[in-house]
Amino acid sequence: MTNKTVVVPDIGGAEGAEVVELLVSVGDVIELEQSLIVLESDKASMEIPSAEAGTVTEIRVAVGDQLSEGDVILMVESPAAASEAAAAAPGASEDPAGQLESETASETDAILDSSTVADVSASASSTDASSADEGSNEIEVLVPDIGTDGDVEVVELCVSVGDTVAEGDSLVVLESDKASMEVPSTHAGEVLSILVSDGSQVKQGSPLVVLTVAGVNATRVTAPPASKPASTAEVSQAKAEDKPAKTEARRVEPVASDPPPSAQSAPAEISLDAASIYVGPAVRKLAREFGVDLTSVRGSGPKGRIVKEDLHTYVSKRLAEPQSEVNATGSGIPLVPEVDFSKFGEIRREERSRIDKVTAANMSRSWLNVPHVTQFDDADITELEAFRQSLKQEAERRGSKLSPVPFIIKATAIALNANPKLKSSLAEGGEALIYKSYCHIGMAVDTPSGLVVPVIKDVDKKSIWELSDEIRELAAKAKEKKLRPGDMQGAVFTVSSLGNIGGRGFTPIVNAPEVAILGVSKASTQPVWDGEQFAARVMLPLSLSYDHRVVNGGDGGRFLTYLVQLLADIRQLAMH
Ligand code: CAO
Repeated sequence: MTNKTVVVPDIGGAEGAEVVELLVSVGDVIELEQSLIVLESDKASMEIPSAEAGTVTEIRVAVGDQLSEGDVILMVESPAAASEAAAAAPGASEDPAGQLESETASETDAILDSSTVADVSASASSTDASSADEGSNEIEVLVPDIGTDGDVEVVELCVSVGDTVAEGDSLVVLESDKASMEVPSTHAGEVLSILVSDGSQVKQGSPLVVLTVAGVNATRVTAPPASKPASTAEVSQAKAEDKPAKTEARRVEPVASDPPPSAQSAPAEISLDAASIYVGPAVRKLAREFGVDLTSVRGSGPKGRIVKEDLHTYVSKRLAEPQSEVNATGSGIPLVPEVDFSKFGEIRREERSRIDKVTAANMSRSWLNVPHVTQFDDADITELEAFRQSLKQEAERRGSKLSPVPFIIKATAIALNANPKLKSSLAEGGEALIYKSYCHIGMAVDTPSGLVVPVIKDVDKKSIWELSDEIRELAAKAKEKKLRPGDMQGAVFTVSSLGNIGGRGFTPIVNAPEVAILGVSKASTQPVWDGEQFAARVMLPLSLSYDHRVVNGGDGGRFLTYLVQLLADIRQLAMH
């Protein structure tokens, strides 16, 4: 047995790529090329394959670590035979017993210099990426060095015969089980013929496309020079920079081999939902094999990434569902037809932010899955407002500002703890309810790039001042795009306050898997009959939407009535 280190290979120059997923554990027996971790740079995500086979004895990285080429990922104990084989394989690095403890950066460099190149990254290609017949201006574009000798699949054709392409434009998208990559055109020209189709298996050197190129008589046109390897990661990065929207849409090709007619007739609809998907190539490939539409799968990985287990859970759930429920969840819903608005006048097209698209997908999912009911009531916040005004000076002294929102959120937490069903979630396809003892509340924040929902943790344990500061801090972070994934997770309930904007009422959409949401509209002074006369009272319109599979009218009514009472008599807030 020999101990081996496995290090981060050439990842296309990405520095400090973040570990977003660990795919193996200590004790796992791994094969050569098996994916070990998923790294994400600001441009691309990639699965890092093992350059060693054997048993994982130690994992040296954790989710969230920032890694660069040469950093040690893990240790593998290999049987002697396997290690010999591995020594000949790319990325192999000897680490005889005892040497590990004294490993230095220079040793790691030496290891890297000698042999470490993993298959996510191709070294400089000496193979031609295109060729031309002598005297001809037809160029055949070949598959460049893609970092693997094996076959990869053509998953998308980006051009059609007759298209004019610029140098660097994507011609096709290839996908192995480790990465997906766009193959750029080596020349500017016109597409004369396409030699592959969706699903074709190709390898390095396979012809892809014939281009007619003006003024080219070269016999051979070589691939990018050694200083700029055509690595998978680089290809993805370059394209992500050039065409972010296209790259996102490309991530999300239709997963079913035989998509439903409605999907076929409305590709734009598919790519809109698809753009929100965050998933690695291996899982995407598996999804395609299962015929799973990834837009329906909830990601449990970091930043909502869909991991293999999510796919397994989804498939087993769907298999367990009666057929009628499958239909009821939305497949077969006719899509809104696309309209060419330019027929009617001048238009301007603007790509939506990622947040906007994720919100759109989440809203559709909630709207289609959750039977909504909305109840309305008005809270008399005359005393609360007088109290709040009386605290203005103190707020200034504290360098703070007190809006009605912290009072509303605090009162909501108390009302939720008294009505725990409103902060529960459905489990096992409706077989059980999960009750939560904690009380983390999401707060919708309107930002220039879209709606985000940071979460205030343990609201029931915090004072109004603490909540006020935290709300302001989270709202500022949201607006500056500084929220971390952890800041947006774990809510049991959401409050959406449009009080500073206006409006008399609205019906918010439940943020599933939560089961209820409170909409807060603008308070105004109203004449209210007190039994003897009309009195001027400050009334706050509230709307409570809930999932009627979990919360019935009685539950909703009791919660809202209690909330209104708490807001009307703020002395009660002090008692909790
Ligand atoms: N009625 C009347 N006035 C209200 C109010 C209400 N319900 N709520 C807040 N206000 C007033 C405050 O009194 C304050 O005015 P003064 O300074 O004169 O006292 C002002 O609005 C404060 O507004 P704010 O935005 O600075 O702070 P906030 O605490 O009220 O709200 C936040 C914070 C993050 C909830 C808010 O900024 C926000 O983003 N709201 C939009 C949320 C949203 O988009 N929801 C829709 C989701 S569904 O599409």
